[in-house]
Amino acid sequence: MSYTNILTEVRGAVGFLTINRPTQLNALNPETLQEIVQGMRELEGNASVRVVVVTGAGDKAFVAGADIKAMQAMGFAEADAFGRLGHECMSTIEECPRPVIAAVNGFALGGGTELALACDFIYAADSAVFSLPEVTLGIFPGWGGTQRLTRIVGKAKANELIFTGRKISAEEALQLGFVNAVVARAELQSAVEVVANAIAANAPLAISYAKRVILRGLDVGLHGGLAFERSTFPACFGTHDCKEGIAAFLERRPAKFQGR
Ligand code: DAK
Repeated sequence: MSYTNILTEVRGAVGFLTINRPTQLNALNPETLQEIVQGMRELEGNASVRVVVVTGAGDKAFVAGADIKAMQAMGFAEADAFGRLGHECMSTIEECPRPVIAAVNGFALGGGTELALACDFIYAADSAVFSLPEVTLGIFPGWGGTQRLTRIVGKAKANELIFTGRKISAEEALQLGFVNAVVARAELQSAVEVVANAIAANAPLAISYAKRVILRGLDVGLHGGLAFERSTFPACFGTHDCKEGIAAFLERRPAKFQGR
């Protein structure tokens, strides 16, 4: 498919979705949010894609937030629609049955941090900068930032970051626990490809079940989460990949998973 503000590409088992408005630091306007939803659906529907990587075009930014110019003219109804679309975009990423890795290559501000937080985990360039500066504009993080950041770093840290809007380095984000790895900018793509390919070598349906159980488990108490895990687990034994993985182990050969 062809898009205006994003690029999609499949290399081997990895699908790449690149937000591509570098002159506006990849800021998210309504069209870009819509295209991200379409791009995710396209990659999700491609049977050869086992992992998706989301990144930003250019050297400077992952995503510098919601498009501030686009927001200037918005009234209540437009802002409501923009909010819904943003949530749809973040949820499409979060609910994608394949793992989604954010490769944060520069500024991830406001909606950029929120987009990264909707991914399953974040690898960041050492030059990356994160923040939720919405309160400096008279708004607050409204595409999931208040919820997703708080669940990862806890209430007090999230409060401080959201109330001050201060920028933090990739290293501080790593210490806070919402970035998994920080690598030199020039090595970001290869580091992400290494982890993406390691994931892609494993059983896709098992990963998809695990992702869903982890995600749903965050919404419920321990007992509810354990019950969901227990009831989902037997589905693995209905898959060809489970039989293949067990047989391959016993026959001392590498497993060849087919995602069925
Ligand atoms: N929106 C639109 N354009 C942006 C932009 C943005 N967020 N960020 C940068 N740009 C544009 C600049 O205007 C400039 O465009 P031209 O003037 O050349 O046309 C170009 O990108 C290059 O930016 P700079 O010239 O500013 O570059 P610098 O290196 O000097 O500075 C910077 C880089 C990233 C520090 C700076 O651009 C900056 O502070 N950008 C804004 C960052 C920011 O405040 N982002 C948070 C936006 S608030 C909602 C839910 C959630 C949200 C909104 C609604 N609802 C529920 C409805 C989310 C809100 C946000 O994300």
